Amino acid sequence: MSGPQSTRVTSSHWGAFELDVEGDRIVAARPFGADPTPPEIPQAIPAAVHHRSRVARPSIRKGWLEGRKRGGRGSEPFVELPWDEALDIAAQEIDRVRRAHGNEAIFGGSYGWSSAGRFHHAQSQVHRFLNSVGGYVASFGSYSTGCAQAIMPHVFGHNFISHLYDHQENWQTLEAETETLVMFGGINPKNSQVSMGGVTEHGTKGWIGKFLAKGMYCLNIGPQRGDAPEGCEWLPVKPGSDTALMLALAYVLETEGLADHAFLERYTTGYERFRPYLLGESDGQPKTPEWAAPLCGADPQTIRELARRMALTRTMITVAWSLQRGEHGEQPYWMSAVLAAMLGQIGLPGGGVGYGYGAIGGVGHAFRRMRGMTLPQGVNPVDKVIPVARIADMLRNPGQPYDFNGNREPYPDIRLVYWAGGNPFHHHQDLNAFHEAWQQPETILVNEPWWTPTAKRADIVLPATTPYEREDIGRSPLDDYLFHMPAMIPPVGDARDDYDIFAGLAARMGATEAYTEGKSSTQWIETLYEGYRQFAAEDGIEVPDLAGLREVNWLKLPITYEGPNPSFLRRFREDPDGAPLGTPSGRLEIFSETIDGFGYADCPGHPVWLPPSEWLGAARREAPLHLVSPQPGDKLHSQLEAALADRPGARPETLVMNPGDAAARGIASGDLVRVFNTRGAVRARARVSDEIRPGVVALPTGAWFGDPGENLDPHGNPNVLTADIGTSKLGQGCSAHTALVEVSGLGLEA
Ligand SMILES: Nc1nc2c(c(=O)[nH]1)N[C@H]1C(S)=C(S)[C@@H](COP(=O)(O)OP(=O)(O)OC[C@H]3O[C@@H](n4cnc5c(=O)[nH]c(N)nc54)[C@H](O)[C@@H]3O)O[C@H]1N2
Ligand SMILES: Nc1nc2c(c(=O)[nH]1)N[C@H]1C(S)=C(S)[C@@H](COP(=O)(O)OP(=O)(O)OC[C@H]3O[C@@H](n4cnc5c(=O)[nH]c(N)nc54)[C@H](O)[C@@H]3O)O[C@H]1N2
Ligand SMILES: [Mo]
Repeated sequence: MSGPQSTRVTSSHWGAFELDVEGDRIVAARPFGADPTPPEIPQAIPAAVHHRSRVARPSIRKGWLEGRKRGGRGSEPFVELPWDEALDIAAQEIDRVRRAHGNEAIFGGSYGWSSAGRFHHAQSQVHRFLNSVGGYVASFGSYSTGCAQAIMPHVFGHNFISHLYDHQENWQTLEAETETLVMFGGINPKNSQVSMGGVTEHGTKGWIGKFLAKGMYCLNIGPQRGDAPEGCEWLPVKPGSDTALMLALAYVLETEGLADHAFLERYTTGYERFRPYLLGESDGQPKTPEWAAPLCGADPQTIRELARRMALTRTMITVAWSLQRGEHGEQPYWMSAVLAAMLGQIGLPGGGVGYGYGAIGGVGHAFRRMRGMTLPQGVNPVDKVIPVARIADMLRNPGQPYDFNGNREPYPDIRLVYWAGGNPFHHHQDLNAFHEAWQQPETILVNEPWWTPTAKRADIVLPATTPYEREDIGRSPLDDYLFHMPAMIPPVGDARDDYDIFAGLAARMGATEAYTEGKSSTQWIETLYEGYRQFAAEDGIEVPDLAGLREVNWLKLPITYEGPNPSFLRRFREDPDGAPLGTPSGRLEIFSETIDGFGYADCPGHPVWLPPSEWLGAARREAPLHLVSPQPGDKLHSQLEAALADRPGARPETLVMNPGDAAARGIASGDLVRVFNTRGAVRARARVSDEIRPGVVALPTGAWFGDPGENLDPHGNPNVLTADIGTSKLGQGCSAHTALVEVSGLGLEA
């Protein structure tokens, strides 16, 4: 039956698109006209929104409902209940735990991207709710850049997130000024399809095209050619070896008289502590190109020529976030800053070092910042925060001490976990071990639109709406558009908005006023939007009132600026005494007394080469291949997976391997393979390609982890294979890119 037809634009983390609606169904998604290179990701939305794997009704695990049994998460059936009953049970349980064990027994870190939209942001909602009922154990940093968020403020004295988005050279300046672009881990238009809150005009590919057209030398250093657009040069190096290569580049600069000592003298501190290590005076090993060559796989002459080129031209070094998502990820980040300091171009237009161009869309955009629309989360009375990627350690080791960035604290004793807007059984490492740790808490609550592997492993699952089932506002600080996101269809099944779910719980726990402040969703949206509108007016930008925005659906904001951006590094370069860095010395710290004082063997006082525990230099016969697990091109993490996995031949996921490695194992393109190590095994479909370095295999993230008891994960989630170790005691970030595996053929079985 087809009802009245309508078409509206909405926004998402992967940008804007049009949706066609017939009656209460979304029937088609189409690109947004103003986007020069629209992503294909939205195509999966109609099928995903109406998918059989939507959570239809509130559901409680049978063993938990009947006897509060802990074992059985993920393998037991669920019992569907009416909303009132489910909310009564959930509220009583949260109340019981906070009374019996205190709010520090509740983990509400709830990491995950949820969906775009300024009000219905599940993570903000769960934090606000838990704050209104006494607080929760929170988490620090992100899986994206957790390690960098810890180390980089020691080096540049600046919050890393603000550094990334507000103080890096914009694409226009790079095009005008940069002559050499050295990209560790590449700059991949596939990844910049996505941005927190969305980027509307996807321009990364176009910018790199302009760079190449003007003759800029663009070099992708990393295991995969496809990490940078066609036309870029490729230096295939071993994963986890970048610091050795950077040290050798630094060695050439120092020993060939190419290092900018005037810059080092005026703007940095600690070079004299680092230099003896570089030259081998302190450890007997000069960091020569010959030393680095077998470690990283680049030949010494190539390293020498690259160092000279970098010294003699305006050079921008860029570093993908993936480099710090591996054991000792602090080192390539710190060392890239030291290398840039030795080149002396930090603070000059188009020179220096930048982090995560292409990692997400929006990095490098020349847009003025506007104050935003953020749901206030309230105050958290519990002041316990764990590094985000240490969740399994926390669940396994209550009361045990752990190190983090100079602090040593015991892990809290978690009895209840509340997750909304994330999929830890997609994003966390070593999923089989995580599944075991996840059995520890007494109760796990999850709000989710779909039966994800995390929802399946919860005790209480409350069905949440998707953005197409509720009204919201779309606005990202890294974009120059503003969207009204209309409710296009009624909630699917019995789904409710996260806000209404938490309002229902808050009411039962006597926290209605604290959580809702007496407002409905619509009133909150009006309040947040009016606040934004006022800020905009103060900044001289007129935007319509909410009724007007509803009418126009979207508009482009006049916030583009011309020329280089006013970064703290530019001010520092102009006036190092008047605008010092926020470090203890006021300068860029090549040696950090603070870090040295922590006494960490895995992150000493200046950057060093520390081989990871798993990499090609430590390959074993049982696990000879290095697994990298990049972001998927066809979706955001595990979102929309329900629909994508239905496409013929789409699962198991594709594993890219080099022709030599494939031939040695009798594997051809299209073959089903088993990828395995001591942590687990997954099925995958091989794609043989010479665009990946020998010895390296790549399996993207995002396939839904299978059910417990499946020895061979059927869909191909790489986190079955990755190591769950912190990057170091300093950053304790996610080490997803540190993993060795073996691959064997499963033949041509379908
Ligand atoms: N091996 C490996 N692992 C990695 C990485 C890697 O490079 N390699 N990268 C890591 C990184 S950087 C990240 S950011 C993480 C990403 O990991 P996550 O952010 O956990 O991944 P998502 O799939 O985006 O999870 C969001 C979840 O929120 C749900 N959701 C969407 N909208 C709503 C809503 O309105 N309400 C509610 N309640 N739920 C909603 C979605 O259905 C989905 O299940 O993965 C990390 N894991
Ligand atoms: N389409 C799409 N885009 C996304 C996302 C998504 O899910 N889908 N997720 C977004 C998120 S949350 C994030 S955090 C960013 C992540 O952005 P990044 O961290 O920059 O991206 P990745 O895809 O994890 O890794 C990029 C490449 O790094 C290379 N690499 C891995 N290890 C090493 C190493 O040790 N050295 C070198 N030189 N290279 C290495 C791999 O070949 C890999 O393809 O992507 C964002 N963009
Ligand atoms: Mo991320």
